[in-house]
Amino acid sequence: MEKSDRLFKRACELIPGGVNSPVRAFRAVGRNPIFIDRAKGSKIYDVDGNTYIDYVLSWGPLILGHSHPKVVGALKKAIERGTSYGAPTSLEIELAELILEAYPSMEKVRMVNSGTEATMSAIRVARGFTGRDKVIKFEGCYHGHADGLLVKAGSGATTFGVPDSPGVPKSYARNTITLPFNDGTALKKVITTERKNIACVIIEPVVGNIGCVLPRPSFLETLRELTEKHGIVLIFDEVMTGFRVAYGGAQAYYGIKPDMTCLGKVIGGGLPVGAYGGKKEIMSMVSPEGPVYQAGTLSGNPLAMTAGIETLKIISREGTYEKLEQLAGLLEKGLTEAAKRAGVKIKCYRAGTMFCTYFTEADVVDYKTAKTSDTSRFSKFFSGMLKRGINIAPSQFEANFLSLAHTRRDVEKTIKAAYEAFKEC
Ligand code: KE4
Repeated sequence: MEKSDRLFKRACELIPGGVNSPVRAFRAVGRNPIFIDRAKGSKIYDVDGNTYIDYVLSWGPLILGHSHPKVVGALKKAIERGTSYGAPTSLEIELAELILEAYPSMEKVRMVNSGTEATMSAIRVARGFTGRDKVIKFEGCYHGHADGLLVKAGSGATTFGVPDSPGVPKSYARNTITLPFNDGTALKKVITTERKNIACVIIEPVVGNIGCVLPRPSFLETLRELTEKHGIVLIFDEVMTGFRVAYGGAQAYYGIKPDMTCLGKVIGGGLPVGAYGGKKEIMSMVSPEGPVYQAGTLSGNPLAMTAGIETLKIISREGTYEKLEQLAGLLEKGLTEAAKRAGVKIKCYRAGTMFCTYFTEADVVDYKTAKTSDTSRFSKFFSGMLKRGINIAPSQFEANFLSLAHTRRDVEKTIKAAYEAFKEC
């Protein structure tokens, strides 16, 4: 591991924590991160010449696997025509059409450069549309790092146990109400008392930022009914679930129609793209059509649009999600059996091709129950997998992903490694 360690040491002198996003620092698993040299298909290769089957896939975007030839080819052509013009192009129309076709609840969509920008902007629009200030989010859900959303957030904020980040003024946090995920009673109570002040509810319909926590079907239905009844904008943050749990996202998977949707990750095919959209009457609030301001120098740039378009064109093909579902089912079954054979009690949850194994016997239904997982066992498991050439998310409170480039052989190898790693922990 010496090259990675040397690079990490140097990186720490220049970049906070040596990384440009906290979860990459491997702090939750108590070791230095691996530095990546290149990636292809289902594999990534670190600077010390080690090969890994990759289940992080850049935290979700690479549903085709790394450096898909069609995406690389299209980008090579696009780059010859310039990288960004700061002016509209037909590519933005093409990606918007693909997205709106896949998400009938969205009548208009605005491209941005990250999931954070998407959720931050969607909330501003919901506040502008309703004239109300308060936002409901759920414990453990992570919607990016906009100030008002870093309250009992998931992902790195949970991993490092600082759900309420310093630097967020009390006045911001006061407008954010956090409730337990899957708790219809608490939801009903707060909406009934606060209904006049609540602009929107934002939710990860499947929570990928405390691992992988599935909604109780009644919970999403209750949420939709209550928000509908009180004119509260329901925002589905599908940055992770979009084009992941199904081509039409969790809203198709569970049959719930939100008022607004945030997307990211897959729609950029590995380049920086976020998007938010929804009903025409809400999106007509967005500048320059309406008074709610939001902008971005590189929003909708031709390279990112090209990568997104190529990716969606490929995954929209017949049979894609059946193929992904089959392989993901095999992996889930294999991991569960491997743990059993090794005598380790785990809980494995999956929605489409996002999944997570918890080291707990509790049913994981929310932030509290996710936190019952034995994170020290998790970090031993992580290291056991890494040394056997399997790269899973370096935190118990993150989801793992599968791609179209993963093969049965990859899955068999992963299950075998998991059995050995489970035995070690
Ligand atoms: P970005 O700003 O990182 O593009 O998206 C923020 C975001 C919004 N909503 C959901 C549901 C998300 O999962 C994310 C980002 N996910 C994390 C992984 N848990 C990105 C990885 C990272 O922070 O490095």
